[in-house]
Amino acid sequence: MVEPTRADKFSFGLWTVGWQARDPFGDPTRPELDPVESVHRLAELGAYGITFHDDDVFPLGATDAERGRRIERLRKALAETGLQVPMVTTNLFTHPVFKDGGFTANDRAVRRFALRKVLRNVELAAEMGARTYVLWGGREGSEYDTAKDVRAALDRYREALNLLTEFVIDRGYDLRFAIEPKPNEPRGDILLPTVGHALAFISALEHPELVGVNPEVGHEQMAGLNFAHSIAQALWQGKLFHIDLNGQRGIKFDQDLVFGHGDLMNAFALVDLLENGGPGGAPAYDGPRHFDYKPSRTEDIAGVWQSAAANMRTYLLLKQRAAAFRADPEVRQVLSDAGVPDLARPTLDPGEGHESILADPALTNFDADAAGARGYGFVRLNQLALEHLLGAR
Ligand code: 3MF
Ligand code: MG
Ligand code: MG
Ligand code: MG
Repeated sequence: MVEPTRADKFSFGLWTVGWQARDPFGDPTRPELDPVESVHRLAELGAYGITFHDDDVFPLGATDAERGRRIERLRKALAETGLQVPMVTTNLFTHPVFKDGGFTANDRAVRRFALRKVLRNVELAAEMGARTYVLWGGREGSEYDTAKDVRAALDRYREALNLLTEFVIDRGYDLRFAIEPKPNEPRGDILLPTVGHALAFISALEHPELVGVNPEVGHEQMAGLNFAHSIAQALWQGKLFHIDLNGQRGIKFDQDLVFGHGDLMNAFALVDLLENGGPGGAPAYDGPRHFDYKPSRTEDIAGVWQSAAANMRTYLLLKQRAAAFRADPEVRQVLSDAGVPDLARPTLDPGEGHESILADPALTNFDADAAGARGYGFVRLNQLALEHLLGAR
């Protein structure tokens, strides 16, 4: 079945379908979209949830009354459709006040303003029942190495995260934070540019257990990295709190294509990992399958909804193909010939240590040339994956 249902846990940012396609070289090509309409259309298409930045729902500087009125309209649409809000986030990038960053702006008053903007929206997130709060620091960074003291910026970043985790603890909110790494765009160089940088940063926080990552397909690929590897390490460290699915074709500007419209083989590996990579072939991730894409600038409003549906359909097709790959007896044989399952076996026997490795006579006589002559058959394995992906098996 490639008809999305709510059990598939597909969610979309309001800013994705709502993107009016303004880019650095051109004016918007589509009219503004009412978030209420987006909620209804996404519900009809089979999504289970929506996510938003504060500014997607009410403008910066809105009075409390205006803010409340806009939130009520959204709440009503959610109640009518039964859609959930699994994740909320903050816009710390559009207004000129954030041109040098939010948490790490050189201007201390701007940093304090950013903190308050996030704290207020965390309150709203908790009220809306969100379980994850994403932090994408797109303006935290620099164009010029002389303009930013990176170690001081990381101190301020940590100070902000420590305040936020203290806030959810003090308020008793059931909410965790997820940092979204990105190497560049809009800043020349963004702090915490990759999943690896973010994981290392989290280990320096006061409450690392409350902070994970929200990796985006295209962001890792903009850094030339293998997204499925980044996700595997995030899972290995228990830090995959949320995910942004989309498509990217190589090292260039952030394309935000439909999921699968970039590196399709890597998308197949990713879905296989998320859906079949857990113990005994169970899913390795049970959070929202969240799409952070942009309907291309060439599309009209019909194209917006076609592209939204395409994300979910592609995911389900890949899930189907990955299940067929895992169930194929020939694949199992080739995986075994390739030694893939053998990597799960610890390298040392129980009770062994460095002295037993040094003393092992089998290692003294180990035939490295014979072991080096082994063919692993990885290409055959990958061709099988490709044939399943193409529906040829
Ligand atoms: C930019 C992004 C962001 C984040 C969003 C959620 C505007 O490249 O990916 O989208 O995903 O801010 O935190
Ligand atoms: Mg992005
Ligand atoms: Mg992107
Ligand atoms: Mg994103």
